[in-house]
Amino acid sequence: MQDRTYTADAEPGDDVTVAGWVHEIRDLGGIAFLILRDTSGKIQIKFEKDEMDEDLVETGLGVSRESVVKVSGAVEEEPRAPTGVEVTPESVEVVAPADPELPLDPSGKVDADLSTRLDNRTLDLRKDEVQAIFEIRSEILRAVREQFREFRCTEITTPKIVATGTEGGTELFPITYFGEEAFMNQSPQLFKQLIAGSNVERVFEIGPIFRAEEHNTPRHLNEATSIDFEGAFCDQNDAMDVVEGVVKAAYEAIDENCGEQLEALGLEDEFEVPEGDFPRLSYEEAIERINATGELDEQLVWGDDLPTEGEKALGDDVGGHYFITDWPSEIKPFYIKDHDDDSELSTGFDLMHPRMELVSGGQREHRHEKLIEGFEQQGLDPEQFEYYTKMFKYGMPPHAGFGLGGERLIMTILGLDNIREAVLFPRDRQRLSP
Ligand code: ATP
Ligand code: AMO
Repeated sequence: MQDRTYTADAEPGDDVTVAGWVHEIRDLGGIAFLILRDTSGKIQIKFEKDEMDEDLVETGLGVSRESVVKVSGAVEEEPRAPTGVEVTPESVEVVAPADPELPLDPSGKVDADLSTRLDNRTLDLRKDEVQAIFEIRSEILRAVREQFREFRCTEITTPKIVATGTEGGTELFPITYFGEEAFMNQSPQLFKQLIAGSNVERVFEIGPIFRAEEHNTPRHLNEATSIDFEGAFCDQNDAMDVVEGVVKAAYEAIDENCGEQLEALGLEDEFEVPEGDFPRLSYEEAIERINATGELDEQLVWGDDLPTEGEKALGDDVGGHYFITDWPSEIKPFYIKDHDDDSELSTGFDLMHPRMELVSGGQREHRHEKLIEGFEQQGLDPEQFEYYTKMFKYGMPPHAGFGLGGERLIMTILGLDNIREAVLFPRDRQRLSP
């Protein structure tokens, strides 16, 4: 529709054709208004019943809510109109009528539960506050990409159909690949390391990861978006600097470019860009601080993974983003390097938001022999991973990286209660379509 004007661009004095959805019809008797909504905003269409062509009035006011209409007419200033201008129509065309029985109310006057909303995403996204989440998601991805480019990283994409898992065998989705067993990839881990070991050196990927998580929680998806980084000649501290830069870039971009969306979400006063460096606590300090809060029934001891209540207690105590570093080697995966002077202590780290874990990362084991030992210690067959391990024989530099959960980033920035709100079409145990 080349002759179509966005409602936000309609200026007094223009003759325009606007097209969009019927948001509302307000009939005041002799005068009635159709509020037309498009992606840019809303505009009032005025019908003066006694002065206008009868068919035109009938078409304009007889149309059901959420139908698609095209209206041509003159734009005039009108201080009483919601946007300060209105269109006096010369023609009204119903492009696509909507069934008057809507499965959910896009005006938001009637609440719908999340499941109904996800089943009817097209209608759900007609709400300003829902559209705002996905505009912000798009802005976050743009800012993250730009920040990685500033860090001299090359964007890569790696296979999602793979022969082996890396993040623990229980969470794999098996598929059949020309008669052979294959899996949906849980993480680009091994591929990004193989590329960091080439001349490309610094890479990032934003792509789907698949995890057959058993539990249905507000912060797990079975298909999530992972924001991955891997850099040659980096150690865990460099990787933490990169992730801190990327997370802050996301907040700053929203602050600069998403005022309207924050307002739609009612967050304009609450939203804050995190200030200062994210504190880096060792695992040992973390368990001491959790124990000191007295929030757990049982005290944590060295080697325990941090329970969710422990993470919450520590999050409240710290009050902002923080890293947990120097995890026990035995609870980190085979590809994480141990400290040179203490094989019990790994270079693995997590970035935490007070509400939940956002990131795992660390320096990688780049020495071939040690890598093979690590596989064996974790009960994995190194031969299955030969495509990966052999490249560690041909000049593999020290390297480090991380994986950042994209939806968890969005969810924590916007204070969403459920991770599904941050995905257009989430995949969970109950949800395989749409
Ligand atoms: P009736 O006599 O049946 O109320 P009417 O044609 O006389 O209808 P008005 O008295 O002109 O209607 O307006 C009705 C209401 O609509 C008033 O509250 C008025 O402020 C408001 N109104 C009129 N014109 C506009 C406009 N262009 N934009 C927004 N509100 C308007
Ligand atoms: P990890 O398994 O900790 O590490 O995943 C990294 C981050 O991805 C997010 N995430 C998820 N988000 C939603 N639903 C899920 N089911 C889900 N699983 C993970 C989390 C998590 O912190 N290869 C390593 C990363 C690395 O070392 O580079 C890895 O995958 O935010």
